[in-house]
Amino acid sequence: ARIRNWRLLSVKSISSNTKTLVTDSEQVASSIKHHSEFRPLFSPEKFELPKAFFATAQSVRDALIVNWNSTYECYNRVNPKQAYYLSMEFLQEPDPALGNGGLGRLASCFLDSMATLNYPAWGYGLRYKYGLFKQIITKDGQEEAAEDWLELSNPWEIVRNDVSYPVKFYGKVVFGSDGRKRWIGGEDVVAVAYDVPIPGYKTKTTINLRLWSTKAPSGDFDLSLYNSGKHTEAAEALFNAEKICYVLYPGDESDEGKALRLKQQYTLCSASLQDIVARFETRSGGSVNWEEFPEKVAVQMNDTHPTLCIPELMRILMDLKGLSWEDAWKITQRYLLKMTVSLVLIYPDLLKEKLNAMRILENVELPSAFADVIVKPESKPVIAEKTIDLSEDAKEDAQTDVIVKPESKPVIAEKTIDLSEDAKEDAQTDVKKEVEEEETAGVIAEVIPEPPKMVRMANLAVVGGHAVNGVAEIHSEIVKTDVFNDFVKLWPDKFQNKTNGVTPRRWIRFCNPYLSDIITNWIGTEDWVLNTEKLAELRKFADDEDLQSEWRAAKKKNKLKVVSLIKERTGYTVSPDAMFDIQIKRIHEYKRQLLNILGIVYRYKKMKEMSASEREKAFVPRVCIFGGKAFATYVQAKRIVKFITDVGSTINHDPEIGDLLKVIFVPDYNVSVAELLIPASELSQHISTAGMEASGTSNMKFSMNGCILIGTLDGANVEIREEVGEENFFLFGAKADEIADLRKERAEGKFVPDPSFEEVKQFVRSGVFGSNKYDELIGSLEGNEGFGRADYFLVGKDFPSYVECQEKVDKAYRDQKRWTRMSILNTAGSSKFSSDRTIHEYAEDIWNIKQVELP
Ligand code: B1H
Repeated sequence: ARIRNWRLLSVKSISSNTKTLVTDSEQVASSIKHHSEFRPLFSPEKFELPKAFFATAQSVRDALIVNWNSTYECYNRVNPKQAYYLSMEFLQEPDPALGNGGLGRLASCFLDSMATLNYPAWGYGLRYKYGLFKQIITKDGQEEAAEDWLELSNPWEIVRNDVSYPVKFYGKVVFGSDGRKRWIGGEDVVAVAYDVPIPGYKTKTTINLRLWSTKAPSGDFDLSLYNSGKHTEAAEALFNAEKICYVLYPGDESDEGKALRLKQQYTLCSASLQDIVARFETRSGGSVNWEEFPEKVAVQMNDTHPTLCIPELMRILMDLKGLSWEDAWKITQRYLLKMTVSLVLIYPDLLKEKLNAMRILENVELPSAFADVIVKPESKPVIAEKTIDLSEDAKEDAQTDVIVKPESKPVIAEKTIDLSEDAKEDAQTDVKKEVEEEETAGVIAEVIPEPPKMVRMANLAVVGGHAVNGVAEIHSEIVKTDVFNDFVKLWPDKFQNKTNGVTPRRWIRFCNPYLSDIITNWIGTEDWVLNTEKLAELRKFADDEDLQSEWRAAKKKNKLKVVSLIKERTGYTVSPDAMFDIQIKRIHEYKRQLLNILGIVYRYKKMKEMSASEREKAFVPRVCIFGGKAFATYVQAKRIVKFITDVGSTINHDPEIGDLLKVIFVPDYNVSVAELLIPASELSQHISTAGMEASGTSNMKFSMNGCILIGTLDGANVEIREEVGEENFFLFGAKADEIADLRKERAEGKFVPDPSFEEVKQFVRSGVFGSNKYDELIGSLEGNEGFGRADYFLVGKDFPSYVECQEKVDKAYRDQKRWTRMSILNTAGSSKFSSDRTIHEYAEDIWNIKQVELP
């Protein structure tokens, strides 16, 4: 009842401020009725799901549009500096799963905080026709199916046929009659805006998430071809334009796949920047002063994917607005564009081994004519002064080549070259420091095998951006000391840290109503939803028996929901009295699901060696839950999924083991599943090889929900441990600064594995989990001939300390008072990890924007 009252209250306070909005339940009902009669899924006789949901959602959307309009109208009037958050992914559910994992969910948490804190800020992304694939688990492992999320239409979005921009590809550079060079696009598409209103919590501010969808220009349908019976050819242009926004991260092994990814990234950048520039011009009234542009606009790139913003803004300012190179560059670089480096910065060593898949994905092919002239094979970093030895003539030649080769792909090539020249200027004049001739600093790279030459998107972003931030303290340090070390020497002030955060609205208040009620009762106010510092007040009650028993009861209720979920999704029955031990995240070798499952296998082996009574004394009953999708072409990740499910089938059917150990793989893990699992979790695993997880954000969500973490000193784990207290965090494993030496030792064959590790591998090979011997999987941990790298992720090295740490976990869990205290102290110590804190920091230190309260 309390929750319902609160909901009504908030509706009332909105309605008193607006003209047309619902004022009471009758009007809510009448609005829903209206939508159920006149909107999608028309069927007059029935009011049931999904129709009922759509009608309700649309009536809520109407209310949001009223506030969206007020917000927009206010910003137009006040004309404040506005931030724009560009991201290839936004992950919100139910419905638009336009993302893959942490990167996209972070973007959505940020939108919630920006709106809630009344910051003038928008999100920009792409409206993919298909969301991230649906994962189906069969006896052969993972299978993928298209996620047709728009099948029933999206009740939240508003298609804006009045807001569209041309986006062009290929083409050529020509000299105009004014003597200036301009790029003339070849292939044309139109980007159409779809707006999704994002309401803040307990504020009228409703900001916008603008998603672009692509279509062909209206003239592109060839009617005469169609009439002559060539139906497919007639519609080819339509398909070519639309396919750009079909799926997130299309496979990019093929050249076509690479080109498509580049087109997606360019579409996001080009359409968004044209829109931002147009808004700036509108708000400037009659007198546009481009120098004011950086005072009105801040663009944040989520990772390197939107790096093409840099050359694209240069193009818009120069080719379309007539600015000089110098003025355009000043605007672009000095103030405007900021990048969050949250990419999986995980393969610096592999890069040198030319195996850097992640980076190669992001590289752009340069026209061969360019590559030959501009980037000589022997050339070193483009930003280091002495390595740029191009004569003026050579540059002229390069430009001519582009002009005469319109079939090549110079979308960004020319600007990139100029950028390097400018960076060179900076290197010479601004910062007279020695720059090491490291091969990694150039914008144009020779990613081998060559040709083709590539553009290093991350390097371009650092050169062109005004601020570069990592997403957790340890990660920002690694960015400075390792990944971008050469750039730090040039521009030490560019580099910052902004530790990620998650929204407490979704990740406690909404997903865990039982815990929320307890927190509110004990703190005496619900303000913690907006001011998470208040959570710290729980500390003083950590040993209070009443709080402890309420706390455990809430956890139990959440666990019961998961018992049903598991039954429904996997058929397995698990006990709600066992410890719920959870690892949910994308399946990736560096996240080391393999370490977790081998730990489970080892535990199982030990159990099998004992008598029933010994077993029960030695082990706490556990339900080990996994969830996560493997990228469709990531073979090793798929092997891991298969292995986990195989181990599960053996253990879960072993009558000797019963409720002492269950291994569950929850299929099709997504945000909605996370909302159920996280509140029910008691132990969660964040066990990446140190230095490889940029931040992690589920670690924050778990900790907030009173879950205790087992983890390495990696990403945000480091700060979580600091905040909740080291006695309330289970730490194990090698440290980030030890990894390089350990890998070296490993590669040189000097590493001597612990006997327990040999034992567990041997056990797997003995065939306990079916006929499969998992040669490739286990082999990868040994560096056997034919199986590639020698345990690059150091599973073998960390295995004994992981097993030992898990013994400590069992011991702590037996003492439920101690465990509950640890749990309470996790929630109480999680205040730093609210995305409100993160967004305030971005606003103040990077974007330089101020809050605007709506009248
Ligand atoms: C993160 C990615 C990512 N950063 C490219 N970058 C991808 C990049 O398929 N691709 O092409 C997929 C994903 N993902 C994540 O960002 C980090 O790994 C997390 O540690 C971090 O918490 C999160 C938010 O900053």
